[in-house]
Amino acid sequence: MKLRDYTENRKFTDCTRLELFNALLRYVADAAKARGYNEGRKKVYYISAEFLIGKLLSNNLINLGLYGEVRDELAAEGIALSELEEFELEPSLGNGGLGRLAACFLDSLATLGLPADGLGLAYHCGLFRQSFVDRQQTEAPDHWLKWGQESWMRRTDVHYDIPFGDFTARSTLYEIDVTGYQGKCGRLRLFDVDTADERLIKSGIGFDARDVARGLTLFLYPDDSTEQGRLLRVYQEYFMVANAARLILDECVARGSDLHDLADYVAIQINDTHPTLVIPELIRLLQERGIGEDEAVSIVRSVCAYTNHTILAEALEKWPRAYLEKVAPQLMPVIDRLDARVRAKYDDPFVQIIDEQGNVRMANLDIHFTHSVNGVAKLHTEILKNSELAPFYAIYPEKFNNKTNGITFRRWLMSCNPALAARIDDAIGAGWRRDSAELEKLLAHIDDAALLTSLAEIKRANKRRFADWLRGHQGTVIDPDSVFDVQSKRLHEYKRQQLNLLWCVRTLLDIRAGILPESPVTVIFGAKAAPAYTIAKDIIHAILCLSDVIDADPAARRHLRIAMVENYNVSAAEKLIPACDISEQISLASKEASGTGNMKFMLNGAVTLGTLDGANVEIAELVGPENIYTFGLSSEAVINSYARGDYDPAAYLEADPRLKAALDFLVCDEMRTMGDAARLERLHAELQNKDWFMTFPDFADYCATKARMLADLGDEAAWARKALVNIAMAGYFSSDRTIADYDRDIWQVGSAR
Ligand code: NBG
Repeated sequence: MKLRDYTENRKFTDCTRLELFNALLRYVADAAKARGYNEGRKKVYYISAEFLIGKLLSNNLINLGLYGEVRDELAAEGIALSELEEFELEPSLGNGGLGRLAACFLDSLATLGLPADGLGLAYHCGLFRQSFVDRQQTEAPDHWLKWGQESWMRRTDVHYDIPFGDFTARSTLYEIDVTGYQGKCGRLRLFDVDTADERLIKSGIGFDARDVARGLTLFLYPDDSTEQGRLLRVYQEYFMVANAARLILDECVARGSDLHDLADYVAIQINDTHPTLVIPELIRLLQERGIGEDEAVSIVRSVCAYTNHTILAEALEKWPRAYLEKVAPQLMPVIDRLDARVRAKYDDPFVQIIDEQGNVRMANLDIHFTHSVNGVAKLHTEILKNSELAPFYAIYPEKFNNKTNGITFRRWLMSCNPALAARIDDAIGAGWRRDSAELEKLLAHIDDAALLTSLAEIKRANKRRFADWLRGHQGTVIDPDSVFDVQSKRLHEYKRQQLNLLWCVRTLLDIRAGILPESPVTVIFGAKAAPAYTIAKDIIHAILCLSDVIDADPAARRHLRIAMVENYNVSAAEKLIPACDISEQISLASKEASGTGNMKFMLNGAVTLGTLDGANVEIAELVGPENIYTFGLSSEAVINSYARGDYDPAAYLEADPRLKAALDFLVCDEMRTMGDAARLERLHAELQNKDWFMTFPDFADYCATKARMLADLGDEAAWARKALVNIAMAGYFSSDRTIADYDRDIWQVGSAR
């Protein structure tokens, strides 16, 4: 079959874009189907609240080996494949790194031939679509399923009746095929509730969260600043895992399990705490099917494993028992008995399932009742073991293990940066495409002047391409000849976009005082703030105001510009990452579990400016000190400082007048005329009085390190060498390696085939 067969033999130029896109989608979907699924007795079910899969067209074409053929077939009639790529809407099923990691994992699971499905929810409007109005983030529903456009998502006839305390919800299962690179497929399987109704949405993303039947699957992470919103999250979580548990048991039985031997048929990965209730739900269902409680507990423990993705206390969910009694009353007795089991063995209040206030702690359920607890980077796992979860580590040292995150090189190099991928092929052959460790062969070419020149040229071309895209996307004009200094990730105080912001202010003040940066810089931000996270939205506001203050100053804007990408998502990342010179990974040490953007940037030849946090530590070990710029407090110093509780922002402001000037600029008249005084003042006060994520202690070192970096950028050949080393050493961060590690240590699905 050819694409032509899907347009009823009409010329492509006679088709509308919609017809052509639909034809292409059907063609690719059929090609994927023809590959078949990875199958075996034992299967991985990766349960996650988020799957940030991105657009699928070009990725599937690459994985199916059809990219060149389709591109040429279309080009022969004057149609650019990229036009159709732009036409596709990006699925809105995730938020940040957690969801993108899940998507990379599905790609690698399929590629490695492991039988595996992702299980989650089919959110109608996903997270939200971000736009900037009056220099503030506003949120609108992200209708990623558009009328008329074929979707990768198919409806199945799998349904379950999910019993909530107050009503029974009927579900439908939808599926999206996940193509493996040169291999068979896996699946992303998403449940929706049949009664969902988008008309419930009122203004923006507001809706009546009390109407659970209609509102259940409208949005990912409904606003949890209200009790109704928090309850709805529990409804969502139970709905997700109740469906998942039924599907898993049905399928294992169909594959031959008698349930006693469930561990031979399934490995369940609990991605962060959102799917935790699968534990008591499975125990309950096994008991319903005649298995005794002791055995049910031990079966569930042997099939389930838990990944922790954060040490921020607020993200370790705990739900009041009253919520669980309302949402899933049948679960509470199971949870109470699990709690009793723990109490019978351990006195430490820290490790109990139910705390003194009657909250059920999800992570504690996970740690006691799964067989594996993993962190997502070496440092993160050490912090879990030695500080955050130390009492658990004392009980279960054998459960704790590390699985440093990874990214799929199909999307994050082959698809998003084809020129670089092709140039790598020229230098070392195409073996790296299957075995990422082969990228290290590039090190032998460190003095290859022609290669270094082409790296610089490819970067320049990518910067031009990004600048063009940004102009089309939102009308923002940036200079592709300036340094692209990029910080793109969720907006969160611990990630410290505010540190970068203060650097921008200081640099503006320097320029006005006649001290110019070594080269013109464009600081590019991409970030969404959770709708109820006020300070995060204040930071976005301050960035957007400052950007306009600089634009209004012709002398300053020759040296410094700030651009913030509207509605940053996977598609924007695919354009931005290949264009980046400086990769900002500046979280407060100890707070970023891993980061995966850091890996994508290095793979595309950017050099990291970062703290020794998360996977930055491993990047630094791999590339060596000449090829990364690190600064700031160590994680140990930060942890100790929190323990002492003696951090005093005022001391830093007193000691560093330039820091003080930068901070105060946030509320100066120029900024106030641009923006909302209340927002700016709140941010100013927050930093001045609290600065919970210790921006100030790292400020001077950050500025000095960035200045050094900008100076080094002037030597193009030396810089290209750094880029080359970063690309060469990125092989370790392939999600194929990560998934092979999970399988070897936790799932043992490959060996069961
Ligand atoms: C995020 C961490 C990142 C990490 C990803 C994937 C959550 C809760 N955690 O550091 O902040 O890279 O998970 O593991 O989104």
